[in-house]
Amino acid sequence: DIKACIFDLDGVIVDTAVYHYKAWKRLANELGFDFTEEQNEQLKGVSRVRSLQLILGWGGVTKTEAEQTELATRKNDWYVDMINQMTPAEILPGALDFLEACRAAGLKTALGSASKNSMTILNKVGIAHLFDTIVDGNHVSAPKPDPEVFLKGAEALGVSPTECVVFEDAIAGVQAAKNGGMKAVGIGSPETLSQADLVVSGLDKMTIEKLKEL
Ligand code: G16
Ligand code: MG
Repeated sequence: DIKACIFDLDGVIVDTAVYHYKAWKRLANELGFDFTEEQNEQLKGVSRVRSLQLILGWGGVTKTEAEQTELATRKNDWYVDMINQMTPAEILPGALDFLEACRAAGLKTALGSASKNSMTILNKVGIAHLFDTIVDGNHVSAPKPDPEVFLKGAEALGVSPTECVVFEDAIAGVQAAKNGGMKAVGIGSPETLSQADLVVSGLDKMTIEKLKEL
């Protein structure tokens, strides 16, 4: 029986990818190069440090660890300025309704995100109270596809992994759910997220009935 739903943040609840992209692009431009929107796809669900390393690689730029820390902080400062302007209007279609439906159905809810800024975002869009527990980049050491972030969520909720459904837009996130022995609902295209148990285009296409059929 399904007892809990664990939600990724970027790409599932809100589209913060556009802000990450703007901030990373600004940083790359300051370093004298650019990267494409297609390359940006590879940064979704990926941690801040790993994203920076990928971008520096695309630009053929080498930086010391201290320089990398400074660059990541610079990008994050711009990113935080943008997410501080977020409003409830930026919640993705169906996300609020589905979160409320889960809770009304007696299911537990958790956030499982790679972001260290998840609390700021949830507070800005006004939905922090809809999560029983929040596990994010501040609490985990192993990045997705390691299941750590979702296993910690299940543990905090007091449910077993097999009783959890994870909602994810990134391939590595779907893999993390499967690696943790959980059900995975992919948010996006079935071709990309073929390892998911079910793929929908957004939470507006998700229902409690579909959840129970998993
Ligand atoms: C999100 C984004 C990634 C970002 C990561 C870390 O993941 O998709 O692009 O690099 O968080 O974010 P921050 O720099 O705020 O710590 P998720 O797991 O919410 O999809
Ligand atoms: Mg995501």
